[in-house]
Amino acid sequence: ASSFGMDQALKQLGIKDVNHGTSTGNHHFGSGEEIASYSPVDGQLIGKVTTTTQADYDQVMEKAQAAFIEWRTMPAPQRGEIVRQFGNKLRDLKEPLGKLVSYEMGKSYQEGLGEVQEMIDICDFAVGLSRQLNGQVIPSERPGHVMREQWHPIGVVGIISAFNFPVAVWAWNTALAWICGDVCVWKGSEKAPLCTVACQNIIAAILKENNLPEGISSIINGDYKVGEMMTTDSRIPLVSATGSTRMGRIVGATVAQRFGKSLLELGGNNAIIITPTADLKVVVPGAVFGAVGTCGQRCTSTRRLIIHESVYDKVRDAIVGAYGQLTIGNPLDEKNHIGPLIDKDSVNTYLAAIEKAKAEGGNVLVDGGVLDGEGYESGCYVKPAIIEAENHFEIVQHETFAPILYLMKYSGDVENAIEKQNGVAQGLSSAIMTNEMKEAEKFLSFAGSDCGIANVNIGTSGAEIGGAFGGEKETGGGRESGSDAWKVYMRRQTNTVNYSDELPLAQGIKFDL
Ligand code: UN1
Repeated sequence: ASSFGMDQALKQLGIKDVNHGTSTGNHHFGSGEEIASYSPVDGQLIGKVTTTTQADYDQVMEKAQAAFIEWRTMPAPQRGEIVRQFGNKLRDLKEPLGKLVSYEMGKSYQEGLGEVQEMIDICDFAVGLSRQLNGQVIPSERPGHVMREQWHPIGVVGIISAFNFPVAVWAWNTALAWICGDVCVWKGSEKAPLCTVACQNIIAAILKENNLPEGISSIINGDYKVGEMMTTDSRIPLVSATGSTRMGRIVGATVAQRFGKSLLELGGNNAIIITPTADLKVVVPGAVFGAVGTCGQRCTSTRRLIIHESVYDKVRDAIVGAYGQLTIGNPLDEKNHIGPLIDKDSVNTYLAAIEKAKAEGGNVLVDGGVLDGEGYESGCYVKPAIIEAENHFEIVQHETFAPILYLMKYSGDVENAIEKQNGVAQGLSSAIMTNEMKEAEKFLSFAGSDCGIANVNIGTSGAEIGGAFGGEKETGGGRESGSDAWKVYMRRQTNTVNYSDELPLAQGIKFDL
């Protein structure tokens, strides 16, 4: 961990006891068993954290509920001021936090920095929004009456996030929830617990400097059982959960059982349609970054290329050629494009997926495999693979969180490609590469892509925070980040006020006494 300035970064983020194996973050998580965080970069122990017990959780919830009562009375633009300070602190700590993200979960340092930039961007967005939580005035059908709609804070928001975006997903939720007047309890990924500690340290310091209750932001730690404490808890009106479709199906059902709201960001199976007029200069970097960025572990990663038969050979050769230039290794070393997968379980899932694709009749163009030798001691570095496959293969229908790209052909009109693109259970991100206006507009129309994100001449990953982020079908239907996603963090209230001396009833109903 001493290389690439990691020790210094951990110090700046207030993470102590590194490599000493003693209760890092103890104070934050509770009195449960200890779990260790090993880096997939070099297999080294980064630190240990304790998990949250039910008793710890109840304490966290008491503090959160008390903090909510205070926080919601603060005018929204003043809450925005706190988020502004948080964004500034993130600017100061962008490099160490980006480094920790890279070291603890394995994405390239550039992408680690990009993730922190997303946090900064959502803070800026939220600060402006803190003066725009506008309701509406609605014309009443009755004389001397006025109707309006207001947005009120919803309460304690539970956040469950995944290892692949161990800091940004939290910020997309919290920055909005905080300006809305909510307080947050966060279960970060147990695979990247020090990222969670680092984030909490940053916001806790700001709350303290401003004499605000620490319960505005709390963290809990552990596996799905700790998540269950929140999903079954009716003190939490909204649970925002990012992760697998399997997880989301359970979270959604559990929260719905008690009439809570859930915001689900689940798996994707994202495709790029490559048409005859597509520009290779755009196609190649778009597809390759989409497929191998974050080692194929983004929910927006490109999994499928649907290529018109007339340009198939040319596109295939260009993509295969580009894969030959990829360098795999320590993600903190900026000359590498690709770091490791998160852990060995994930490596096994990746290997099994390649075998399955072969067994179903896939034709391997660029073979995968696990790297060994110097620099690859963690056992988590794998080669990105390209496989020619059919859309209906079971493995193609399934999201594998790894750098495996499936190539397939379409013939005839763009409708045939759109049918393939939509022919999966997931509905997160999608893209078309074309210079034909009619094809692009068809793809974006009601009869086009069925995904929450549909792009033209850019890839499937790397969404900006200004748009609503999320998808349809098994992706879960939630939207977070930009546009009007803030509304899910608030409760809507419809008001009718009578300023006349009469009481006319709606719908003209007569009720004479
Ligand atoms: C995720 O993979 O969980 O569009 C989110 C992107 C990022 C977000 C990905 N802005 O790739």
